[in-house]
Amino acid sequence: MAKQQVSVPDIGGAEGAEVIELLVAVGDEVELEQSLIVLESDKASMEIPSTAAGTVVELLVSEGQELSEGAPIVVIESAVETEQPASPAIEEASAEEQPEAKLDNAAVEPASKPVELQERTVEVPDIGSDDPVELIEISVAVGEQVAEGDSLVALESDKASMEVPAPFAGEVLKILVAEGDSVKQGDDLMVLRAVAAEADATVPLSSALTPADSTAAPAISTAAPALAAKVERQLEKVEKAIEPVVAGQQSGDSKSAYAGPAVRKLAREFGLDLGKLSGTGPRGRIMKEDLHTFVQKSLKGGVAVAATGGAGIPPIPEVDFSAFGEIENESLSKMAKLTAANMQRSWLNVPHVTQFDDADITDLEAFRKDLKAEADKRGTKLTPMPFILKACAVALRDNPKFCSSLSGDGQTLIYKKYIHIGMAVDTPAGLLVPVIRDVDKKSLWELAEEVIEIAGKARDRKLRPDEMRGGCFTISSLGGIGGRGFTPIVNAPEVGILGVSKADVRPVWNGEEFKPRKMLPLALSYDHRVINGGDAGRFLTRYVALLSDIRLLVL
Ligand code: CAO
Repeated sequence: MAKQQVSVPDIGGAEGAEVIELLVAVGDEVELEQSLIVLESDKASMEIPSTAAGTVVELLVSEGQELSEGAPIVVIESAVETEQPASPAIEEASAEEQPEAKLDNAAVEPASKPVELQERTVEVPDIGSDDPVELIEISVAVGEQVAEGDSLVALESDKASMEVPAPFAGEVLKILVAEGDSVKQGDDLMVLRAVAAEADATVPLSSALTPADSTAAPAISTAAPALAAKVERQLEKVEKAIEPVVAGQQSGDSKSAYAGPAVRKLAREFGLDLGKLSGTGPRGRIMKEDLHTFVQKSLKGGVAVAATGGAGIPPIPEVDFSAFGEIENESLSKMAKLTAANMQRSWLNVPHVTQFDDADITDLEAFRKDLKAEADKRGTKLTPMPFILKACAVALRDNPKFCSSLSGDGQTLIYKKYIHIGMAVDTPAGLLVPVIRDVDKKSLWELAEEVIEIAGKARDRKLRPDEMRGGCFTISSLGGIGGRGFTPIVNAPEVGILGVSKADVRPVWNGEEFKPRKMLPLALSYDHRVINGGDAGRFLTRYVALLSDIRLLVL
């Protein structure tokens, strides 16, 4: 038994890359080149492969820690020494043995002759177009051993994405590109140290190598036994990882999913468990498109996507605004956070449609003016709101679907036989929606007083919880503030909300001439699962008629 410490290899000069995922725990059996941790710098994320096989006996890092080249990661206890030349275990081993020979002995039969190492530059192969394409993913890290056919990078054009496979097996020495680069056929991608073998065990170089390379090093072995064994091991490892996914099972294990660092990063951003995805890339590798397809399908099918929240919706990226100028942070009040959550919940759950119309309130306004003296005598104020409420109660009575709610399972429509209307009130602390009960049974004067009373209570934060419950429908009036129209969000589980904007005098054609009329802009948003366009059209037309001729209110 020998203990080996695995350290961070050359990570392309990235200082202080953050450990974003631990892929192993103490006691785990790891194989050579199995990923141990995922590091993320500001430019890329990379999996750090093990340089030893055995049991993890010590984990020397934790998530969130920042590491640079040479930092120790784990200690592995191995029964058999591995090929890491610099590791203490190898140094302690027999001085006569060469590292390559040791690997060969441990793995399969020894190669007939020691293998020779050659450096090769891998270029962008023929991608079927001379146009540049975006390099969307680097799938390997410096120091990583790759087998022939392993994906090195992924490219994406307007039409497709494709992986560039390793044209031969070897070690990644240098990466010459970065994610987001624009590349075209013939551009250098990376330098690999390939293993060349005897002439009788050779195959031609892949077409991804340049003719110059081909002449200088005419052949790369895929038949060298040690290398073949290594490729075999890698394939087994990959197959083991993707097996449950390919079989259509949900492994639920993101870590064992076969995906590159960029895809893992994206999955984390989406809050997705990669173990639930099937990959369409070579050998079942999960590609970015697979993530996109999965999220799209899940949204359509209403499947709960994310174990970690977000419902599969990509988060809005965090921006350091202080980089652009002075900023000030203000913590949100509990009410503001609650309002935000309610709005988002309704917006995401309810398919909204908004329908617009204008009511001619010229006569209503004249009547309201006539009542001003009476209002003063009563010590109250008659704004358009009591009329808006009263007309709404009649329209709700005549269109009972707007006074309904869909049951939680979506199987039943629950009609409410009472008419309680919520009224959005703008307060310094945030938006509140107190509910006026039995609007249909109250007079304009009663409504006028109640509007003043509950709006005042809302602004003074004196509303009781039961005064904000039980609404069938909501009215949001911005008439006193201004604006020509807005699309209100349904206050679910209610199915409709009426947005009222500022009335103004406009020329209206009466069939013979233009006349100045006071027009009130209205916007009716509704839950399209319950209300169809015809229902909404009937409701709004009736409502407009009621406000335009308030005599109808008493019928
Ligand atoms: N068009 C033109 N003028 C209007 C109007 C309209 N649609 N509605 C009200 N007005 C006038 C009123 O007559 C009053 O004028 P005077 O002071 O000259 O009499 C003035 O605007 C102020 O009215 P008000 O807004 O105080 O009273 P209200 O009864 O119309 O509304 C309330 C009460 C509580 C609904 C309102 O104060 C309020 O808070 N509105 C905001 C609701 C809101 O934030 N909605 C958005 C929700 S979604 O984010």
